[in-house]
Amino acid sequence: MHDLSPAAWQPLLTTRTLGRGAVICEHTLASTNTVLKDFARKGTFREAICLCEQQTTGRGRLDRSWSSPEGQGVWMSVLLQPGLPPERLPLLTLCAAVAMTQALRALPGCGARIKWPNDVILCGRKVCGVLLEAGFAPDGRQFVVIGTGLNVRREAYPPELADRAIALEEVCPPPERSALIAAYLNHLEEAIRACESGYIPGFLKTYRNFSCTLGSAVQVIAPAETYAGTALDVDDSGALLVRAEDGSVRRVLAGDVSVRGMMGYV
Ligand code: BT5
Repeated sequence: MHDLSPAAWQPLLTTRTLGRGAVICEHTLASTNTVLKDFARKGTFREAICLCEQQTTGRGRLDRSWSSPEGQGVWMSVLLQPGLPPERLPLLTLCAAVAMTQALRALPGCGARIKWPNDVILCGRKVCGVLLEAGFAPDGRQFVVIGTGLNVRREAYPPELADRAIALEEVCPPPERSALIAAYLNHLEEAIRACESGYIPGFLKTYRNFSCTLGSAVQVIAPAETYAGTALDVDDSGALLVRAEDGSVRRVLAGDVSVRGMMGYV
């Protein structure tokens, strides 16, 4: 049995609903996020999971590309209808990062951390990225697609990214991908339910514990300007609060900015 197939990971789920409905599992897709967005826009599914062995045009944020070669990682997206107001949707990126971090921290020697907003970091390098996209179904309801790219094998990323990317197998013997998928979905449902049912402060406490951004000197690269400051906190919609060098505290939203550590990638 193929370790991406739902027959391998659905028996490991402890979720109430997440991962128990429609699943699209293919060998090759352009982008699992694009597949689910297309289905959601047509009204075909309200909730679904999509995963594949390789993506031909895996996407990152801001039109960047995501390397996703055959058999080297978990390239997966989750479609759902969020029970959060639109201004809180960025929290879902944090939910995915927390869920993946929790799934990885259960493995020996895997002290995963989160670089705000969407990078899961191992040994100072990126092991997983999250791409959150939102839209409207034909019935007018909002949907979100939460994509995650997890590097499992060394060839998941090209050599030119070796200074900032890492794969799980460089840190520990990776478990079957089915176990990683189930652990992630189990934690993801828990994180989303916490946020949807008003436990955002508790969720943010967990996020802060895993963050390697908070308290650090950062550079914020926004379309209109680049500035330096100190990352202070995240607020209850998932925005990063940065004290700029002029003393003002600025609210940074994930959509169109990059945040770099002053001492390197993290
Ligand atoms: C992200 O964007 O980190 C979001 C990545 C989301 C990928 C998943 S895979 C399943 C789903 N379907 C999709 O089409 N996408 C999602 P961003 O923060 O913009 O980071 C992109 C940058 O990370 C690139 O410009 C590269 O520098 C670097 N990168 C590309 N591939 C990588 C990899 N496999 N590992 C680590 N870094 C990578």
